[in-house]
Amino acid sequence: MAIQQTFAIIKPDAVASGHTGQILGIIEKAGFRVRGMKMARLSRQQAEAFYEIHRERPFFTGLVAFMTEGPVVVLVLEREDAIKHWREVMGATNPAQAADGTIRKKFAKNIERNAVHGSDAPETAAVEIPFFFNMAELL
Ligand code: IDP
Ligand code: MG
Repeated sequence: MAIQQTFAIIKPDAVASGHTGQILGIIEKAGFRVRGMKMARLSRQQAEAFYEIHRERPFFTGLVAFMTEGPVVVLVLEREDAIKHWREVMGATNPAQAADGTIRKKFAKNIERNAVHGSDAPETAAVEIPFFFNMAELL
């Protein structure tokens, strides 16, 4: 597997709870290089566009409210097989099903307030990275 980039978010629950530093430590220990990183406060329009694929799901309105409630940290992470590896480090969407040692097992409160986001496929990462970062911000 070649070097690959993925897109990650430290979500509002984790930033507000003071878990940003611990999550960045986990990211570095897991062998990712941080290529882009900044804080952002998503507008409703941005959150709706980012999660457009989930628009018809019953949790969409709640998800948009959650993702706009406070600042997030958006990241571009790079390593071998980054997309799959970051999904493994994050753990399952529902923390009740997340494996021991994963970020969601440690920090997620429930299936909605689940601490982190990660791209689920190369095509998704290719859309999500430029949604938040321009070329000059990727170092
Ligand atoms: P993922 O973040 O693990 O890729 P997705 O199915 O893409 O999970 O869902 C996007 C986000 O929507 C989740 O991370 C979570 O915050 C929220 N979400 C997913 N399923 C539910 C649900 O059943 N109830 C409430 N929120 C949900
Ligand atoms: Mg997803």
